[in-house]
Amino acid sequence: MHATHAFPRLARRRSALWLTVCALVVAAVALAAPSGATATTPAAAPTAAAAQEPVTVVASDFEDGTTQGWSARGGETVAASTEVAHGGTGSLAVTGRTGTWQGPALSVGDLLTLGTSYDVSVWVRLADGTAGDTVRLSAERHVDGQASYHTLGSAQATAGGWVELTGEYTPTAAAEYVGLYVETASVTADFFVDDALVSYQPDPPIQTDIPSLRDAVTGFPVGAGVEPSHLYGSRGDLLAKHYESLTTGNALKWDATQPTEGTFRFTDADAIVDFATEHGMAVRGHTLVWHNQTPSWVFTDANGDPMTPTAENKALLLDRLETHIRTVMGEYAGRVEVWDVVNEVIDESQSDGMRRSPWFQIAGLDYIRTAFRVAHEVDPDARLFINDYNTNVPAKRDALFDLVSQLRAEGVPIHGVGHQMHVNVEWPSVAETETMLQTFAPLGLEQQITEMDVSIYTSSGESFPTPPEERLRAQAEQYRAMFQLFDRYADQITSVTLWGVTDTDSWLNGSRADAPLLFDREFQAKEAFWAVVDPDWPNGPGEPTGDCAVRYQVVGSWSGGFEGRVTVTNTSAEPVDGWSLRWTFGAGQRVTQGWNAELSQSVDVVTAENASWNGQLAAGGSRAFGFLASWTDANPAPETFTLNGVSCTTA
Ligand code: 9MR
Repeated sequence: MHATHAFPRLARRRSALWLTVCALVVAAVALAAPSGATATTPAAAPTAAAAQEPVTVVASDFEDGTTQGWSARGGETVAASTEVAHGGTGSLAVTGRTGTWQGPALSVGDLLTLGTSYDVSVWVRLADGTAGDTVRLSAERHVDGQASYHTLGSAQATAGGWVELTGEYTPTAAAEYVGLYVETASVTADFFVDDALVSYQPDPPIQTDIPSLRDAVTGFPVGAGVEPSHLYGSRGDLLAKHYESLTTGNALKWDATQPTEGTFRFTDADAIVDFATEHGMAVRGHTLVWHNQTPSWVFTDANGDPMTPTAENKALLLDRLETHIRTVMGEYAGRVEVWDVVNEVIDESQSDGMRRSPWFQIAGLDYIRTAFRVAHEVDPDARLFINDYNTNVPAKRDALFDLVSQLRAEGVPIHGVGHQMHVNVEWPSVAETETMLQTFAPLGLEQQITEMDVSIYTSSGESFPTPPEERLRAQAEQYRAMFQLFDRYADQITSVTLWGVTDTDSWLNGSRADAPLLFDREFQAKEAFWAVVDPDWPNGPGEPTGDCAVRYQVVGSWSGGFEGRVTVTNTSAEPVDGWSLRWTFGAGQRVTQGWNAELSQSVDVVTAENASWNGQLAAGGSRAFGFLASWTDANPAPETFTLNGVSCTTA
């Protein structure tokens, strides 16, 4: 819109500097210690690639007349062959098979790093004269003596032709054995394999010389919702540097912990809790009771049919609930200090405000009462939360408030309300979010922000191949405004958790890519990060404001409305050609009209752009404009103003 900006975009300049620094670090790391150089493969030394190039950990070409570490899974014969080859003159022949599962296997457990995503590929050829068949590439894992099998890729093979099998494998927990193998679906004919490759794309290194969230945000601990695969590599480095609390993303949900009745699994949750303990972090346990990710056996009656609301089924369901909570919470008593005991129980469209989940339909409010009572018995020191989304929306907020008030009055041990805060760059307003916090304040409970992310999308129809810069800026402003609000309520807010680590990990990536978190896909701090940690944002750290000065006056005020006058002065030595002044209203004020500038407002953020006749702002010169706006309870002056993206001093 404006041809030139005399005011430098300092924040962007800083990003360019970071990129340069990172490029140098990457180069240095690549020279000093090539990634993957310590891994060995049975066939050949791994390819020590430059950073960001894929690193190969297995390359089996069978050109040396050996099996290069591949062996039979059981009974068949696996041998080097020169009968046929995909590349070169050698391959691996598999003969003497009597079962479809028989095929060549390679032990790779020692070559793989937990949390790394490996690309796996191999070429397969069925012996001449064989009927076509599906061939499969799979991984076999042994954990605690139990084998599990995962198909990584499959393809239709015809006799005499080579077909490539490809797949992806990410080890997320320690195993006694991990093997890759090839098998067929139906035939037991001989086959050949060749040119097996296992490689990974190394993570870019994290920025180590930027502030830590944990140091910069002092009002409350900042946490992240994580999966076991996030604990390694650069994600693990980001967690260790920045976060003070971890929430189990999926690892403590019912389907993960008790997939079948009486069989409990803690492998994934153990990985997260152990990491948190090692790094001195708190843990939020998410979640004991939910309508999603709960196996169907939980709601199956004694005859194996879906439960109907009878007294007998209610007793059975509450009994299962009690066993589940006693076992899962008991496992982590003393180590997980906050639990989302129940999750998303509100449906504000119901007359009683309660979600019609199977829990509610069979047990009414007693499932919530039982869950909190049992949780409190298991770990009396744990703080017990009721967690929900859209708690800023008045109808939902009020339904949740009514429920919590009622249950607290009954003596149900609810200690806190969790606001998920899955929001976007425009919604909700700071004022609505503040009302949300104020609503629950009289209950005297803790409040936590439990799953925050700020989507770059404002409607379902949008889709951006890469996040537009203005959305990333708006996102930074939303994060900053929300964190400033949380800071004002730091006496009640006992933690703020973001739902993921980098933009790659977000649950919001589906049919369109989103970018809702503080770190980008390259593990680098985004504008939003600086907006949260840097008091001088959008200027650089420590860089003074003052290339512009703003005078903001309320020149007239009446019930519901006021008139504002703003004077902006260019205090730099350079003229400005085209200006855009921005501020955020903190109490829901809304501009209704303006003069001597073009004013627009998006939720709380007001943008005033020069009119066609006053875009020139000489060095030392000033421009003034006015506006009318509405207000309700209070009308505080905005705290910060930016001119063409750079903070101004206020007079
Ligand atoms: O982040 C979770 C994602 O990996 C799961 O696929 C999804 C399944 O329901 O649950 C996500 O987390 C949800 C959380 O448990 C409760 N609030 C909404 C979150 C986003 O869906």
